[in-house]
Amino acid sequence: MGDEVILLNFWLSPYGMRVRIALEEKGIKYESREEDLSNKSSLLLQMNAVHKKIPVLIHNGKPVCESLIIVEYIDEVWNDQSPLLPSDPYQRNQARFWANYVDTKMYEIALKFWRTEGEEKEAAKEEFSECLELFEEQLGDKPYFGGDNLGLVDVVLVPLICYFYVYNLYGNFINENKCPKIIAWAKRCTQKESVSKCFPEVQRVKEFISQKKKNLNSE
Ligand SMILES: N[C@@H](CCC(=O)N[C@@H](CS)C(=O)NCC(=O)O)C(=O)O
Repeated sequence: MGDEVILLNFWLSPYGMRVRIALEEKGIKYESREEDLSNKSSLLLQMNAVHKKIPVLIHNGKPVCESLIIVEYIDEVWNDQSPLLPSDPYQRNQARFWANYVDTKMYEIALKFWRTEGEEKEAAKEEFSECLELFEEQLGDKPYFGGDNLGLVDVVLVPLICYFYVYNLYGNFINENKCPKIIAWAKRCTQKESVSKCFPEVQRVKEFISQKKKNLNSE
């Protein structure tokens, strides 16, 4: 009998997107179950009793929580194809460092940008751009952060870039002149089927965001 792999997810979640990309890269068959985050299923509450958040990967009945940890788990279990982490301990450590940087620093800045207006918003945009310049340096002349193939840092960063770049939801959020390599990398990633099939449909995202803004304005 094969593995049973279930993903508890929410279609718009960039965290869920990371897990889906990792599964797709490795060609793992899985069932995605959509959660209503305003009315969480008892399965989600049981499988992630600590955080009660998606994504949760349920592998043969056992839960794995937190997207970064899930991606690393996927890489360890299905280690015979498309490795996401380098085998060299120092390079592996560096990939984890930058993945953690995206998770802590960049998501925080993106949220600040989303939630504020005026000067604060502009400051967040500037800060995000400074982070991207660091990634521009890290990428160097490689096609992906993982080298010739997608790696942990690509999987973790691409959903965030997708919101700002692919959907262009926030106008000229990313300064193309300051980070041409990141722009080329984002285009390269979106041309990969394992990545593009995990992006939610543009129209659906735009409708969801505009509805959310309307709700915020009427509060
Ligand atoms: N650190 C978590 C973050 C996951 C997360 O924030 N999930 C959101 C959806 S994007 C969620 O489940 N929110 C429901 C809630 O906070 O109640 C991860 O990397 O998996």
